[in-house]
Amino acid sequence: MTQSKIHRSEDRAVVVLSNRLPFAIKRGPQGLEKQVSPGGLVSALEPVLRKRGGTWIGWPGISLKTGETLNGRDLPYSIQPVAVSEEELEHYYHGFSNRTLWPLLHSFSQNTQFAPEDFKAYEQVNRRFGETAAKLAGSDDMIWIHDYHLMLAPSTLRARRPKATIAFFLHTPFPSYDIFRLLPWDQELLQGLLDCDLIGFHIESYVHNFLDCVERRLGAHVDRQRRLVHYGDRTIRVDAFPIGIDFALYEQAATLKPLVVKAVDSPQEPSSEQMILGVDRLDYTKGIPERIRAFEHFLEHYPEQREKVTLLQVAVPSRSEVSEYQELKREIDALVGQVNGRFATASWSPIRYLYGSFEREELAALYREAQVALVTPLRDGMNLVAKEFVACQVEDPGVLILSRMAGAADTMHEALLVNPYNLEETAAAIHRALSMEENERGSRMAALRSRERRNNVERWVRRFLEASAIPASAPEVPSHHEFQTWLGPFLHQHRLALFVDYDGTLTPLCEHPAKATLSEDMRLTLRNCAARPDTDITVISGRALNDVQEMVGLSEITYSGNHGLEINGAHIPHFQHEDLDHYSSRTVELAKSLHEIIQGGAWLEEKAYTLTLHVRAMPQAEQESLLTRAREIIHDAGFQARDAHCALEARPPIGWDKGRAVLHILRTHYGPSWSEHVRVIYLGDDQTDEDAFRFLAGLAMTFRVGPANTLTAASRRLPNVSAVEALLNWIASRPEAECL
Ligand code: GDG
Repeated sequence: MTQSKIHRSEDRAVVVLSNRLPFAIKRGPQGLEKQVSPGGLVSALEPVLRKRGGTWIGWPGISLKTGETLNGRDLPYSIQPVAVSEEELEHYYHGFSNRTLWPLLHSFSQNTQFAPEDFKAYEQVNRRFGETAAKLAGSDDMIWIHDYHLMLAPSTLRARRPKATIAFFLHTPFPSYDIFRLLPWDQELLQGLLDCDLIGFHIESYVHNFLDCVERRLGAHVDRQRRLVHYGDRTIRVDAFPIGIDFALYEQAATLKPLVVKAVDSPQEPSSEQMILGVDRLDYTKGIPERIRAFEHFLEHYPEQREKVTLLQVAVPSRSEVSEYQELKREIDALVGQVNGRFATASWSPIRYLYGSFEREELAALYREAQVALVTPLRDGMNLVAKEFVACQVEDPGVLILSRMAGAADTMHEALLVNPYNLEETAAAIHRALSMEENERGSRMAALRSRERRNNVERWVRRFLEASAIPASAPEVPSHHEFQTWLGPFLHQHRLALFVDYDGTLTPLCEHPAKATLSEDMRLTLRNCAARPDTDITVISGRALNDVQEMVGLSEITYSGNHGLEINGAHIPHFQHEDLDHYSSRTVELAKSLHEIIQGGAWLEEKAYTLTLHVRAMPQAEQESLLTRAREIIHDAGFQARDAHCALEARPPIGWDKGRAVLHILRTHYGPSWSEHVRVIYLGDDQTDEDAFRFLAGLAMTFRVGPANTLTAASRRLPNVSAVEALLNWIASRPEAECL
């Protein structure tokens, strides 16, 4: 990293977006009161905002009444509340965030609910967050979005602020492709995230899962080595940033006046009992029932330990509106009763279960006093409790038992790692921890402590901000080797039918279609492809047939104009859709009506059977009202209106499009069983090419060229015309099919 880049990252103000503001709001006698939230994230990010200035955007946690405002004057940065109505809260927060995404991201597919109305509210609230940030962020600010509640906010932001630096950090795991694709809106969320410049996860395996998903579901071009995703004309950096804690703060809290925590209710006498500690939000991902069962197993198989050890389980109330959480609470209550009922004696209860929360100092004292921390989530993005326990081992080091399923296990390998579903293994680890000699405990804890001290939350923030300051790379043209990997096996020993759109695919988009001439290099490349005995080419365009024919000027290929309504080819009879004549006079009438409303730089391209209203040269603010009016006129005339690049197409409603034209060409040229004789590749950049992509899904390799601001049905994306030329060059030079 160069000095200037670091410098830039340190200067920039930060705009943070998270579901919640950094404090909880209560309505008190003096009006609205703020209580700073004790979370690690807040204590890490707040100093950054204090130092550089910035804004924190989030839901305040309550519905503000009309006229009620949040007073942020005491804060050195701005706060911006985002209103979320009661109904939205039910669907966006309790619904899509907590009943859909939370379980899915933790690979609990059986707990995942899919409800379209929840997704709708999620889209709506995310749009609001994105719009709020777009309004508030300065042009040099770094916009940092946190967590799964806001995976679509980057899309709104990118649309409003194309040049902004947008970064995202996910605090949960990112599951494998097999799990993530269960989500009916998986592509939408992946697309939302790819509107960022930087996407951060806790650990490597989540990065790999995400890269798999964007490659397989969105056809993005993934460079695993450099952690880059090339998506349309943008490049996104994806990396692991394992979060840390404010180590010094916890260490300091643990050295304060000892608050001796008794494992039993006999305050007079110091206890010789050992304490095992569990601290979690009451959440099914945290594995509390499994932990209690493992402890029961331990008491059963190590009877000599009875009355010598207590499990103190702190469960912080969480999401109690969601039924799974209410059910989990009942399950834990019953399990604790069952184990205590089975093993308790007159002077000893094996489990103390505290449903509530502690102050940080109290928590630190609990961590310090415990001989063992039992941190056994079934799945966890990172798990900060494990790290906080380690920071609090200021004397007589305890032992950390840690689930392999927590992100923290990736680095905290000196802990005793267990599979939380394996009761025997966990019980044996408890036994080993309780009887571990001081030497071993000390060595393991010293290594854990020095790593967590070094990789604290400040370092995490710094690393992330530095990564966000690396300038985005220019779009990369895939290499010959990459084309070979994508297409080599697909084409091996097969004839190829290649379909290519013209504007935006073979030539860059121009202000006026007449200026979009084919470069000599591209013409030569096309000619080289066409010269191969195993390759047939069709150029398929929205232009009139004679127009596209003239622009390309090669006699050895087939042309299709007016979005496939006319076809003229070297190998197939001339085609013109039978209903076209019926529409030609009506097209003239429609053109007249459109001319009446045309203004300010817009113009109409008349192509005998279809029309294109071009608005590229018009001021952007005026485009939408003209397009809306034009859409109405086109519909009233009984034509179809289709959006295109800075343009609107009017087409006769005869159920014909580029997809059907491709089918016509394939069947006419190769016969009804064409798919047995030929492989198909289709390249296009426009909404009108989506008809062909959808039609060819599963039957061909399809490529969408250009910006990736909408989803595509194509199998892959290419950034620009240069990448198309590179692909055509690969096609021209591939080994020839021998069996033809
Ligand atoms: C998400 C991810 C990831 C608990 N009880 C009390 C209390 N806590 C504090 C702990 C700790 C925090 O809550 C819990 O953090 P975790 O990391 O364990 O879990 P999540 O809440 O699920 O957090 C997780 C994290 O985001 C950060 O990226 O590690 O994987 O799921 O800080 O100390 N704090 C106080 N009293 C309590 O009673 N004051």
